[in-house]
Amino acid sequence: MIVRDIKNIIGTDKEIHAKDGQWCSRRMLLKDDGMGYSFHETIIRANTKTHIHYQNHLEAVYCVGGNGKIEEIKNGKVHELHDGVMYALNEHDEHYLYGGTEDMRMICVFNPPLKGTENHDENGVYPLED
Ligand code: 9YT
Repeated sequence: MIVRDIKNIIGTDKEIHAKDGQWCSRRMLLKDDGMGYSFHETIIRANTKTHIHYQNHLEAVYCVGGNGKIEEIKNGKVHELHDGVMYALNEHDEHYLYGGTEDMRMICVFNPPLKGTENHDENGVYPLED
């Protein structure tokens, strides 16, 4: 069994910061843990906008605090995000993620799992490291 406390991840190399500061991602489970997915807590900073296009991964995201929005780039649809709302990027959906009036706390699952310290490239993509 694996048991981890977020307090022991914050401030370590398992906490990854967006290059422009819009978010941080706390990697709670990674590929080496052998679960078949990675599991992160992400904080999206208030009043930010991030372009994301996970071409190599599927991601599900569950908002558990704060508020924000997600905009689908292919059709301009905007969805409000707050505690209790989940979205799944089942079609590798390119999107803008907006932090709202306060920081947003999200629980994220990636398939295939991230290996560790991946960060977004200039197109909002995580590279496939294998
Ligand atoms: C919700 C979201 O896409 N945030 C960006 C960071 C990413 N989800 C991660 O690596 O945790």
